[in-house]
Amino acid sequence: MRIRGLFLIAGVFLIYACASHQASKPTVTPPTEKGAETTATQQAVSAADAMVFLERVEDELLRLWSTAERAAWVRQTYITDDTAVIAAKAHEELMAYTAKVAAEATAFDKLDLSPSVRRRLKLLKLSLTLPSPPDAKQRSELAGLATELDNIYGRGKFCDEKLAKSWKRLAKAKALPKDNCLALGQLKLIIAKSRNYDDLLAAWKGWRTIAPPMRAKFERYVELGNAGARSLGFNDLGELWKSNYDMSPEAFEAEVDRLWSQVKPLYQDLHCYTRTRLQKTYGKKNVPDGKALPAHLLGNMWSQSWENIQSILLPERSAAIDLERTFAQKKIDEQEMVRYGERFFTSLGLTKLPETFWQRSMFVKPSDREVVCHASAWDVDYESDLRIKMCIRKNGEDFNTIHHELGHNYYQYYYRQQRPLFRNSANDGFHEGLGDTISLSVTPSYLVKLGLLNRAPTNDLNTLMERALGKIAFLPFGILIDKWRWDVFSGKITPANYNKAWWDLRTRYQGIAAPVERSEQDFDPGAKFHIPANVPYTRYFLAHILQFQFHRALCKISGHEGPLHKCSIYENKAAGERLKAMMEMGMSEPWPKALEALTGEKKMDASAILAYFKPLHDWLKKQNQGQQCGW
Ligand code: X8Z
Ligand code: ZN
Repeated sequence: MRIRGLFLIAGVFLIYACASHQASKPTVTPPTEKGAETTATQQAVSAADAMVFLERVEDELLRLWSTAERAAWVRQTYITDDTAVIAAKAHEELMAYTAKVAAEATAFDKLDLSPSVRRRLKLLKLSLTLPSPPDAKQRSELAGLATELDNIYGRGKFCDEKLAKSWKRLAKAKALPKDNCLALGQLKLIIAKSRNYDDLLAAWKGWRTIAPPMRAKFERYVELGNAGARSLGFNDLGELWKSNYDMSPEAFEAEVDRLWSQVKPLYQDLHCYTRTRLQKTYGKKNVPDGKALPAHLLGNMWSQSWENIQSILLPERSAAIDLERTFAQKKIDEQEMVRYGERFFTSLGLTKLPETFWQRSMFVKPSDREVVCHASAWDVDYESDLRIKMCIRKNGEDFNTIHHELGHNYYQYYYRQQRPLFRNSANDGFHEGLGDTISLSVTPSYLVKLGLLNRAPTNDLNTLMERALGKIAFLPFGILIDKWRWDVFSGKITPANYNKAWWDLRTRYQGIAAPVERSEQDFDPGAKFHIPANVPYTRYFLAHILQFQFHRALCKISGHEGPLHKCSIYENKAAGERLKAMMEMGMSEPWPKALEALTGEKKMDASAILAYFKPLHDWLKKQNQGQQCGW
C-alpha cells in the first residue's frame, strides 16, 4: 500500500539527474495568481525548460519522499507522541514542496510537450493523495490531523473482562491481556473464531468504540483536504483521486459501475447461499429471510471477506485446507512464511529480495510498544531498501497477505529504473493486484508440491468456495468505501449523516446490516484502517477484477490447459518474464498499454473472474432454487 500518497517505492537516483543538469537549470517563473493565464515571462519558457524543471523537481522529491518514508516507518513501528510529531513534520515538508512545484508546473501548460513530459507534469499534480492547502498553518494542521487519525486507529483498544476471557480461550493464550484490553488483532480473532452470537456482537461493537473520537478530526481533514485539491484545480479531493486513471472522473465512475454490474449476480448468489447457511447456525430469528445479513456473523471485522466462516459454508463435508495447523505442526515461523512467498517469485525467474529486507522488515508484532499492525510494503531509501510491515499470524489468511505485500515490493523493485514520477504501477489497482495474482497460483497442488498439504482435495467446489469467500465477498466492499468518501468530499454526504450514509451503502452494496442500532454518535467508517489512514480504496476493487485477468493471461502463457482455478504459474519463467516486462513499465504509459503488454487486452474486464468461478456459480444457482434471494 501507499500511505497518505507517499510513494512506497523502490528505486535508485536516476543517472540523468546529474550535477551538470542541476548547474544549468534555468529559473522557472511561478504562474500568476490566475493560474493558467500565460504571461510574458511564461511565454519565455520552453519545452527544454520543462524537462530541466522536472529533473530538478524529481531529484528533490526523491529526497523528500525518502525522508517522509523514514519518519513514517519509525512512527508506525514505534507509536509515540514524538514519532508522530516527527512524521507529521516530514509529511508537511513534502506537502509544501509538492504544492509549490505543482503550481510552478502550470507555467508549462500551454507548451507543446512530448507525451512523456506532459504525463510527468500531470502526475506531479496527482502525486499526493492528500494535497496541501495553500495556507501554511492549515497545511501543518492537516499533516497533524492525518497522523493523529492514523494513531488513534493504531492504538485502538477495547477493554472488557468477559470478552478478554473469550479471547484467551479462543486464542489458547496462557494469560489474559493486560487490564483485559484487547487490540484489533485480538478482537479480529474473536470475530474469526467464535460462533457465539453475543461474543461476536461484543467484539464487533467493542472495536467501533475507538472511532467516535476521530469524527471531528475527520470533518476538519475533509475541509482541508478539499482546500488542497481545489488549489490544484480539482473540485474536491474525490475528484483528484478519480483523476488518476487516464480518463475523466465521470468515465472512471462509470467504469467501476460497469465492472460491478458484471459481477453483481455472482455476489448476490453467494450472499443468498450464505444466508441459508447462517440461518442453520444462528437461527432465522437472528438471520431473517429476505433481509440483509448481520455484519458480525461473517468472520471478519468489516464483513469484507468471509473465509473465516468457511466451516459453515463449504459445500463438501471434507476437511478444509488448514494452513494454520500445518504451520504449527511443521514449526514454520513468520519469517519462514515470508521465505515461501519469496521463493514463489524467484521460481518465476524474478530477483531475490535484498538482504536488508530480512534485516529491516517487521514480521512480528512487538510486545513492548504500540505499532500500526495493518500490513504494508515499503521502500524507505529509494535505493532498494524494500521492507514489509506486518503483525503476521501463522495462518492461511496472512499467508495470502504476505504474497500481496511481496507483490508490492517486486513491483517497486522492477519499476525503479523509471523516472521518479513514473515509479508507480500502471494504475493503483495494478499495484494491489500483483501479489494477489501470485496468490491465485497458491493452489492445493502447489501446496502439495511444497509439502504443506498431504493431498489435493478431489472435489473442486470447496477450493472454489474458499476463494470466493475471499474474492467475491470482497467486491461490493471494495466499491462502497470510496462511494462513501467521494460523496463526503463532494459534500453530498454531510457530517450530520456520515454514519447513516455509511450504513445505507453497506446495505445497498453488500446486503449487510449493523447488528445493533447505530447513530450519528458513532463513526463506523473510522473503524476501517483506510479511512483514518487516507488510503483510497477503489484500488482493491480494481485489483480483484484485474488479478483474474492477469492470472488468465499468465496461465495461457505458461501453457496451462483446463480450468483456471487449477492453474499455478509456479516455476514458469515465461510467465515471470511477462510479469516483469509489465512491472518495468511502471506508470510511464497510460494503464491500458500496461494491461495490453501483459494480457493483450486493453480494457479491465470481469469475464476472467466470472470464468474462474463458473463451476461454483452454477452450483450456487442450484442451491438457491426456491430461496427468497436479495435483501
Ligand atoms: O489493505 C490491504 C493490504 C495492504 S495494501 C493488506 N488490503 C485491503 C484491506 O485489508 O482492507 C488488501 C485487501 C483489501
Ligand atoms: Zn496492498
